Amino acid sequence: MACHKTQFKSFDFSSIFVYLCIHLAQVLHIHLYLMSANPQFTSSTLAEIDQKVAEWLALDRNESSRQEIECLHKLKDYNALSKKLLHRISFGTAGLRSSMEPGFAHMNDVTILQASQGLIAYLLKNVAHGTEPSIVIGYDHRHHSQRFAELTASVAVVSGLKVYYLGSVDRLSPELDSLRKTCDYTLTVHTPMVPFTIKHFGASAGVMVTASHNPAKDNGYKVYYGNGCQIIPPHDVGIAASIDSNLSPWLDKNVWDVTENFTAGLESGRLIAVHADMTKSYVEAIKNELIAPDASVSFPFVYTPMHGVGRPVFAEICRNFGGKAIQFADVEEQQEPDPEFPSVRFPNPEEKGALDHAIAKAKKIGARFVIANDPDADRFSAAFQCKDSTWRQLTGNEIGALFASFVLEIVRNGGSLGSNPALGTQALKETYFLNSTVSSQLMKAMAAKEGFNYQDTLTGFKWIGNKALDLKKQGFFVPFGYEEAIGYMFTLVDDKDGISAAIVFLQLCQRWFADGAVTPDEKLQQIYESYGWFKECNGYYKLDDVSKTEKIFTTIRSSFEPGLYPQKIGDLKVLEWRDLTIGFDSKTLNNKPILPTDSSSQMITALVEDSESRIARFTCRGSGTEPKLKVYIEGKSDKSEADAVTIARHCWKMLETNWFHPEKNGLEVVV
Ligand SMILES: *[C@@H]1O[C@H](CO)[C@@H](O)[C@H](O)[C@H]1NC(C)=O
Ligand SMILES: *[C@@H]1O[C@H](CO)[C@@H](O)[C@H](O)[C@H]1NC(C)=O
Ligand SMILES: CC(=O)N[C@H]1CO[C@H](CO)[C@@H](O)[C@@H]1O
Repeated sequence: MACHKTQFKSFDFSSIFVYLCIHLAQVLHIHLYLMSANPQFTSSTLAEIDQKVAEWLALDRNESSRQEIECLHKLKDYNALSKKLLHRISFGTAGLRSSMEPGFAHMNDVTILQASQGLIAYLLKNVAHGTEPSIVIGYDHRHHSQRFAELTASVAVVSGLKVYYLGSVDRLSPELDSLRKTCDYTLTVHTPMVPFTIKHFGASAGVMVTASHNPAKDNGYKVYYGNGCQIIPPHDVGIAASIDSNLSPWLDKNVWDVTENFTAGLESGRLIAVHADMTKSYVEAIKNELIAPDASVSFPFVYTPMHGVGRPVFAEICRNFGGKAIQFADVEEQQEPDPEFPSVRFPNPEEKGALDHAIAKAKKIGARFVIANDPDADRFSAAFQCKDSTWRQLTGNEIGALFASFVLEIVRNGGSLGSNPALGTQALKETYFLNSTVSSQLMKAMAAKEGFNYQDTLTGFKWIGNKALDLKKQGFFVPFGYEEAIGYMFTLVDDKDGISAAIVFLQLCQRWFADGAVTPDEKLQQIYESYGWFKECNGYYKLDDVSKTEKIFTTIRSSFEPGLYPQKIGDLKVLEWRDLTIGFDSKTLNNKPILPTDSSSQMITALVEDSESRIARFTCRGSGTEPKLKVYIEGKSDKSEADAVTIARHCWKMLETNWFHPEKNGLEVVV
């Protein structure tokens, strides 16, 4: 075996000697040297890592990743090995997400094969009797996305599932086709296409290979259930358990023979290429449900897919927008899919600077609007030119407020967003708008004043989507839902969809802003004047250790009697208190919250008031995926924006000094 030179920097003569000694020691089952060289590990952990290395090498068929693990093992880099191998990548409601590296902790052929076996075994057990089990598979343009989709399809085909495949069946991934240097990007899809296709075929489940807006080194495996929503409990736990009991590759079924199984699947009709048909259906559905028959877009604007997959489908819709073609300007350096995301620091429209290129382009061509999707086009952002010529990007809640107001205007007038009148002529009282619990309270105020219904859900689109389904089953119309993290849901799928959002946003701009008399800021002011000012002060604390979150929340809870809640936080009076970790809600009769309790994640929400009757609502929660303690605050005032800002900032300060003590707890503050 040849280890890479640079990995062997320290492999000098003396370490060869040490190496021989280790072998001797290993023979004698003594891990003494290893323990002194890796003092952080006990001998049983070292033995466990050795075991994991052996397990890995028995499974991995990729020469280069095998070598990487073998080299680390030769170099006795137990620190690196423990990170790669000890803790298996966990499967949750968001599926899998990690960097693409060898090892059980990461995204690679082995872990994708294992996850797919687990998922498919679970589906075979749980699909209703008498229905043919089937799965939709799509992928974005990231490195290895196509390969991971092919592996998933191979497992599905050998298991007898019908596969609705949104990717390419003749130009296979570079991993399978040695003549290809790069991925073929023509048949990538934006994430909402997977739930859309599930609904279309009534499939049992779907997988989308994407890491959304994560850095280039990451990938992910997002799972949808047969209802077209991201999985929620108990399926997450069920699938995770099924993965654990299906870790060995199904060699009797030749799961690794991807090319052969692909071909066989195509021939037998078990694997069906649906990209072209589904794109057509999606574009048609947008036209029916979201584009008014007389729609037009008369103002110039810039669109960026942020190096991702959104552009082809967006461009296709623009070719026939209310009966005519509409023009948009591209951001040349970002318009094609590029898995390296070269022109942005983070491929996330929420990050500072992500829209700089797009705004520069807009200035150049004299456009006043920029719209953007994140790389897998399930989310949406926008920026506009203010009257003083400066540019401002709208926040997630501001875009939510504009959408809510626009949809309300249409529904109130008995209209429908699209050309199909069957979709949305319900009365307001039969209409629900949804938002996640950390999003703005503006819709609540709107709902109260205008007489429609709103419902909040737990953070995350899996909850919003499932709630939308429930309400629709009860006969309600759910034209809109959103969460502040720039996710917007309209009617095509029960999930966020950045393309739907772009299409509705363009019509909203056409109605309100095309002539330049009113800008989005001014429109927002009008909305606030009707419903009150809601100003956010969101931020987070970075932790050096994830376990600190629980400690901090436990300290907060120990400052008052169990079953009660604090009267004050600093000088703020507590009006309402909800703790979804332990399951307490001061607003309900039995003090049980309506939203589900989850003891494994920390989350407290409260409504507080200052001495001048200004109100703030905050939610503090641990991040599910990162070492962050997130704080969402919204100040509300019926008088002025300044008042809403004051109370929101004051609330941040009170939480910081009374609860989080960043200095004492070693937290880094990021506002
Ligand atoms: C998978 O590929 C192997 C190897 O070519 C083949 O023997 C097997 O029949 C294929 N499985 C299916 C279901 O097509
Ligand atoms: C093997 O793994 C490396 C990454 O470790 C990857 O770049 C390469 O494409 C893989 N090769 C095949 C044939 O899957
Ligand atoms: C629907 C809406 O606009 N806002 C709701 C979002 O969630 C919060 C938190 O529960 C509700 O209080 C809001 O009314």
